[in-house]
Amino acid sequence: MVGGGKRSGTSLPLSRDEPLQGDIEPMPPRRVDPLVLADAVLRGERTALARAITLVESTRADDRDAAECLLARLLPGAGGATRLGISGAPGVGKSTFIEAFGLMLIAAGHRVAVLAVDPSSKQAGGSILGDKTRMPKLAQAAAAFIRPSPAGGTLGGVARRTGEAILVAEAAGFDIVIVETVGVGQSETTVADMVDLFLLLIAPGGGDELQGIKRGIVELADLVVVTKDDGDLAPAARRAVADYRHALRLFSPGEGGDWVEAVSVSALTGKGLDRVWTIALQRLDRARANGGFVARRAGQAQAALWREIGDGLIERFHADKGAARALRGLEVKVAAGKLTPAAAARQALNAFARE
Ligand SMILES: Nc1nc2c(ncn2[C@@H]2O[C@H](COP(=O)(O)OP(=O)(O)OP(=O)(O)O)[C@@H](O)[C@H]2O)c(=O)[nH]1
Ligand SMILES: [Mg+2]
Repeated sequence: MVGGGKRSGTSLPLSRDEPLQGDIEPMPPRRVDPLVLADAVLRGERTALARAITLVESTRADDRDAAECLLARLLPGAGGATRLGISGAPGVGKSTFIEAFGLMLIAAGHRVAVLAVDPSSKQAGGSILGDKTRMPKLAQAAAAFIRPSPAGGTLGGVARRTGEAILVAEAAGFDIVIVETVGVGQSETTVADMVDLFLLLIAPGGGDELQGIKRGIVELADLVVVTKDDGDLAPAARRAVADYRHALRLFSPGEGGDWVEAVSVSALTGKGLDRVWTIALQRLDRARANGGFVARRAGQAQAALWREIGDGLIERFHADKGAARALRGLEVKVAAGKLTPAAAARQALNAFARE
């Protein structure tokens, strides 16, 4: 007997705990047991990796429980990768750079995961979908994994769960994880706060040399990479490197005593790509030796803890009926200038705490 939700005459009563055999819906893919999924991730299965990232990025409350169960299982196998952040203005050449750089790393025996977060697209798709097609060779490579992520639930424009997606990729055996984001809003800050080394990509010419310095994001960079050092753009690229080298000397060296360096690359000819990797390795080696590496990761984990607490509190606040009731009137008063925002916030928070 099929359909109508009716079960055949000899079936067991519905109150029994065991699963109903024969007439249950096939389990939807997202309802997979998180521990089974975790083991598949640890075996390096790509579909499991993709599914696990989807699970940690899910905003559903019941998925969060499963995601935490999954992450608890994966955590001992995570943390081993070199985490690189790559940011830069739209069109600077991020995707093209990552394709060429990633292929170079794979040729050297690495396994490379790319998590591309696009804060300018509100959902999966947008220019992000184009990213796989702009890294066609890397997308095909068995030792690479490219994951465009929606920026839903954004944290300064970066997907809130990108930090967890990094852990999942590491547990799946990727020893280099690249987080790519378009440099708009707060996205660079958030990415810089998740990686071991942050590369700021700058386009040559266009009269906007020192654009990164003007925007105050160079302080976040561990390495400034001027792109498109080839053909007609080569002279402008070299000028930009010289300008940045000069300007970067005005900043004090970072905690490890490292000055921020500027180099130029061409993703088309491959020029400078190995130099970027050499500098990256040197800096990471020094950071490991002087304790900076461990301190940076520990600081990042603590900052993430506080971000999660902040986000969680705000979510709870919005879901709170007492606070919502209090807030309705308060917002009107604040907008009309009859109450200061601080006083209104205090009243709303008091209403929240009482609930
Ligand atoms: N000459 C030259 N052009 C390049 C190089 N790298 C990228 N380009 C070109 O610059 C344009 C933008 O490259 P993308 O890699 O898509 O840039 P992006 O930063 O990922 O762009 P968004 O994802 O839109 O922010 C494309 O037309 C590329 O062909 C390079 O090394 N040399
Ligand atoms: Mg791109």
